[in-house]
Formats: sequence, C-alpha cells, structure tokens
Amino acid sequence: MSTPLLLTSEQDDVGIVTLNMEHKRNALNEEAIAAIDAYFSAIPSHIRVVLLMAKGEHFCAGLDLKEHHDKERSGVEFMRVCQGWHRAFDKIQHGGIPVVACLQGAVVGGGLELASAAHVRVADSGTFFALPEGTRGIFTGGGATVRTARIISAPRMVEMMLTGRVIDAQEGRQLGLAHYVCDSAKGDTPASELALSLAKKIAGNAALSNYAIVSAINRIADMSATDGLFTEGLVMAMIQQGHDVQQRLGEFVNKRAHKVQLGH
Ligand code: 1HE
Repeated sequence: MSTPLLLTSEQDDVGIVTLNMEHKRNALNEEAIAAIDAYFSAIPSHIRVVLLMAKGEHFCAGLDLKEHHDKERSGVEFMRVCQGWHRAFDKIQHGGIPVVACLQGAVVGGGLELASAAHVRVADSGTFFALPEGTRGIFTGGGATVRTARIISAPRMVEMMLTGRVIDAQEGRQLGLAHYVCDSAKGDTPASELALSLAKKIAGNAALSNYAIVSAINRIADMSATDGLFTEGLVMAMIQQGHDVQQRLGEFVNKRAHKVQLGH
C-alpha cells in the first residue's frame, strides 16, 4: 500500500491535516495538491477548525521541482497546474472554516503560498521563509502575488523575490508571516501544542461568527469603502440570527462569561 500524502485525524471538533512527504521536505506535486483540494472540499460537518501541519523538520519546500523538471510542462500545462493550486488554496482561505497552520523549518516558495492561505500561523523559532522562484527560473503560481503580497506588502515581496532573502521566524512575525513564534529552548509551549490549543479555542467561538470572520474580512478588503461598510452591515445582520447569540450575550449579562483580559 502506498503512503498517503496527507494524514488526517481529529481531536474533538478540530480536524488535523498533516503533510506526509517528509522525505522530500513536503514538496507539493500534482497529487498532493489534489489531496489538499479534496480534503478542503469535503470537511466533515462536525469539524469547526482545521489544523494544518507537516511531518518532519520542514513545513513545505514548495513546488515539487523534480516533478516539474521531469514533466517538462509547457506554459499552458503549468498554467493549469497553477490554477489547481489556486483552487485548492482558495478552499483553505475561503472555505468558511478557520485554518490554523503550524510551521517549522522551510516555509518556502509554494510552501509560503500554502501557509499564506491559512488564517492563523504559529511558527517554531527555527522556521524560515523565502520565495526562491527567481533562482529556479520560475515565478510564483500558488497565490503569493495576492496573499503573501497582502501580508508583507507588494514592494517587500518584490525585494524578497529579487534577492532570494531568507527571513527568520522573528522577522517573519514582524512582517505578519507568523502570528506566534514559539521557542521551546526558552520554555515556550511547542508550536504544535500552541497551534492545537488555539484551534480548540477558535472552535469555541460561535460557528457563524467564525464563518463571517474567515469569509468576509478578506473579501471586504477587496471592496470600495462604501461597498465594504454596506457588506459589513449585511454580514452582521446575518450573523445576529445565530441560534446561540442570545445565550452568549446572556452569559455576559449574567456575569457568567469570561472578561477580556491580557494573557487570555
Ligand atoms: C525536493 C524539494 C522540492 C527538497 N522539490 N524535491 N522550492 C525550493 O526552491 C526549495 C528547495 N529545497 C531546499 O532548498 C531544501 O531542500 C530545504 C531547505 C527545503 C531542505 O533542506 P534539507 O537539507 O533539509 O534537505 P535536502 O537534502 O535539500 O532535500 C532532501 C530531499 O528532498 C532531496 O531529495 P533526495 O532524493 O536527494 O533525498 C531533495 O531533492 C528533496 N527536495 N525540496 C522536490 N522543492 C506553484 S508555483 C510554486 C513555486 C515554488 O514553490 S518555487 C520554490 C521551490
């Protein structure tokens, strides 16, 4: 039996998807992209948050350069491959379910494109980010010009790609590529544990609020201010219909809800 490219499991209502191609640093070939697409196309209905992880020392080395080399794809063939990446990663970003990514080692090229589609990124302190496409004679094709450029800004992405600069975890956090950096040598909770606990915490939010947060904010950012404000009002009106809104508000009114405090 062949080894699965993705491992899937569950902890309560958190779905865990693990890239399982450690031998090639989780580089993504066409089959792996299809497997990611398939998972995010059919997330079981009881799953409220997905945790995206990777086996081994590296999160993802990007495009499978060996497959790309061996297939000698034409421009049109490669464009179709890129469209497959776009479809799969769009399901991660816009599938309506929060996705937490746990990063370690190389998060490069298409690996950074994959991470950029997640909503929360937790990085081990040994994580590094790069876009080495220029040195490989190609370009980004998994959404970096849209997602990564929005995170770090287009001019910074241009510089990163031209120079091939490798960004460490701390600088990555300053740029927004990681939201949390865990240094277990300094006694921090390991990245995988923090990522899982954040995923569980997010799963405790109202499901409709989570849906709105991951579905509306990035789309509203594409709109004019007038359209964005109108859409925000519509989304709020829709979310307000959630079955547990009154219960959650009542818990606060009756002093049974947590308070907003630093450290929580
Ligand atoms: C690979 C790949 C890959 C490793 N495709 N096989 N991405 C890159 O340019 C990154 C290329 N990879 C690296 O720079 C390094 O491999 C790493 C920094 C990620 C890891 O280094 P290391 O020392 O741990 O591993 P290694 O010895 O370099 O690699 C181990 C094996 O993984 C080796 O194969 P082996 O048969 O010799 O054991 C490598 O060939 C294999 N491997 N990375 C295929 N990427 C939609 S467009 C997206 C465009 C891009 O993503 S461009 C960026 C591509």
